[in-house]
Amino acid sequence: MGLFSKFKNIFKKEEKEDLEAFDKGLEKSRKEFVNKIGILNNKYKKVSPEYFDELEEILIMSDIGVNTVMDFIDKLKKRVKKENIINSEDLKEVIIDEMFIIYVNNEIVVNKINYSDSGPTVILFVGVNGVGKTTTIGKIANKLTKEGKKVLLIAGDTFRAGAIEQLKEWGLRTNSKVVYGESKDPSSVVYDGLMIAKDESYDVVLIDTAGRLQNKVNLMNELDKINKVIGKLIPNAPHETLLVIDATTGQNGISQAKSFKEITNITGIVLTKLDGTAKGGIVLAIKESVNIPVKFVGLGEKEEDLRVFDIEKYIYGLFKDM
Ligand SMILES: Nc1nc2c(ncn2[C@@H]2O[C@H](COP(=O)(O)OP(=O)(O)O)[C@@H](O)[C@H]2O)c(=O)[nH]1
Ligand SMILES: [Mg+2]
Repeated sequence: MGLFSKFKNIFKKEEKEDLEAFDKGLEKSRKEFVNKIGILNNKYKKVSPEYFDELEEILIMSDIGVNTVMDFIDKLKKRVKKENIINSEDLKEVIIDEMFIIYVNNEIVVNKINYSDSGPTVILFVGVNGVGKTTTIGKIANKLTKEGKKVLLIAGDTFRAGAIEQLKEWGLRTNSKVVYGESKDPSSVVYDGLMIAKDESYDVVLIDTAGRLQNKVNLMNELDKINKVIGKLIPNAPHETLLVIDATTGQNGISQAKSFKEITNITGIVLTKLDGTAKGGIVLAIKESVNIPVKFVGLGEKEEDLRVFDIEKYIYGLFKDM
């Protein structure tokens, strides 16, 4: 019986479905992690310096940042001493416990979207090509329209061939209006879209952008321009700037987060394709290296596979078989 058999029952009924999505989406990571810990615990029945060396290696391989791993191992060693833990099996519960502590780290974890009190809420999506920006916008539009919100999509990626078509598809599927302009400047498309959003009282505006990071200065200038237009038309907007990162790119994704943090004000991260990696520890690495809250996670390709990030469900998904 796993450590989480009791834990599962404390989730409310409406959260069960969410829990299953995390469970399924983190399967690869969990198998990898739980297997390795199982092998380790068989090799070393007792906790020893060699045990910790190998545990450290396993954690680093799962893409948890190196510094976080070092701190983590230090804390485990202290607890082993203090609580007089001898058997490696008894350390499992402490490992899970300390994982929560790293993420929460005495701060309130803000994963809620900052909705505007009046007028449209504007959410800008940024990130390099192929990470899943347009797909994420479609999935969020799906979620919001189901909640009864009036959603407008703006095709600010006027660069990538097919980007407009892709967004239009999502518009049809989610019954959301799409504003676009071929061969137009992105900020002028954003301008047109926001005028419509105001005139026609939309609740939420989701803005897609192009992610050419080859030239940081260009990208920065473009985002600045877009932000100026948004701020002029809707005070205090954008209410969120979400950076989309592909979990399967590991440390590369972390460097993207660092770069984007330097050029614009990122309020949250969407971590896509967690289902496609065995290195789900990247959530903790993001915490360590950029300290921006993960607000959504992509746990599969289907519309309902995008979920609001929840640390408890995430830890459950990673360790429930342990
Ligand atoms: N497995 C999986 N695939 C995803 C997820 N999110 C996006 N994708 C896929 O990633 C690819 C690129 O997505 P796209 O939205 O076009 O990226 P963009 O260039 O950033 O707009 C598409 O094939 C998506 O179906 C996810 O959470 N899980
Ligand atoms: Mg796109």
